Amino acid sequence: MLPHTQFTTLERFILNQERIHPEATGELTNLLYDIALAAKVIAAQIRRAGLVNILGAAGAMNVQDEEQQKLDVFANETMKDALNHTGRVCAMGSEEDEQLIPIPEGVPAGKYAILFDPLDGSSNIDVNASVGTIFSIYKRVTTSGPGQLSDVLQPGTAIVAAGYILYGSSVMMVYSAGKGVHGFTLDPTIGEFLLSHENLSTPRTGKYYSVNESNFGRWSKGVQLAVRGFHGDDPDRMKGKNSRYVGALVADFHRNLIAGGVFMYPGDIKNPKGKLRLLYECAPMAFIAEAAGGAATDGRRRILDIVPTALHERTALVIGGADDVGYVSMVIAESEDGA
Ligand code: P6P
Repeated sequence: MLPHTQFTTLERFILNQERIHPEATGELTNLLYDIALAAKVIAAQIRRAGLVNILGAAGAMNVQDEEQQKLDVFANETMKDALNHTGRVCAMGSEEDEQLIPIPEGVPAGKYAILFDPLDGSSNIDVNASVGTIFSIYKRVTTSGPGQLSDVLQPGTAIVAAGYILYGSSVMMVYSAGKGVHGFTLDPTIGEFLLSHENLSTPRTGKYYSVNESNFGRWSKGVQLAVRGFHGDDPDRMKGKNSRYVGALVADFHRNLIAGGVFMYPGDIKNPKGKLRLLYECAPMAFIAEAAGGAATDGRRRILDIVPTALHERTALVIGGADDVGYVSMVIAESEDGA
């Protein structure tokens, strides 16, 4: 096993992991390198965004009927360019593309299928607040030829690796291949992701709760009671928490992962399945949360057990410390029992 030098690069760490887990193949390792390269390119562009007038909408609308920001488009193209010619991927799905993204003609279809939200929280772009990239990697289920929708419509329990890049006060890549959650911070002076958070685990209950309270009036009674519990109205069962909400899932999730806490995007009267997307937002983050000892549900069901039926399907999300997530499920169930 390669010794940990003073600085452990992402590459060195993954090579060490490969030695610990002989079943790991070099292809998954290389796929993570490909993502790390894309992340460096996106990070560089985000850092310069204010300078090269890349801010502001690109004019196109994405599948979410949201005006695409130029950086959204750039991040999406960067992720596709980094992945589609490698022969490691059979198909890709992106928040920014309505259909499954095929591999270019003449490129061999690899054994992995990858999903990503290239720039999560893009509404934060023009105000210089944190944004992120989220990815999840599956083994293809079709046996050969171009990837099919069935290769990406898999439950989160089938994820082989997932992670995110947080473009915040520093740029971090956090991933898990099922053996722990590991964080790497980009050293821009050398252009390398260096190991900074090995074997991350999240507290069972934390000091923060993150939810968009402007939707309070549209939530179910159970969700309202759970959030009131986080306000401190249920002191025998839940200690009051501090509210923190950045408006970017990656940033809110990462703070709670490190410091302890729970993030919620519940369904409501207007959007019964909530706003967040199962395949490229909630499932990868749930994979990370569980690998760090946390939990993720839709308020009732484990996120990773949900079998997707459509590329852009939504789900409600409660994610973070195991006890905090369990509290929400308990209060929702009590409310329904009492209904
Ligand atoms: P709201 C960003 O648009 C996003 O998809 C997530 O990153 C974020 O957590 C959520 O939506 C914020 O949504 O409705 O609170 O602005």
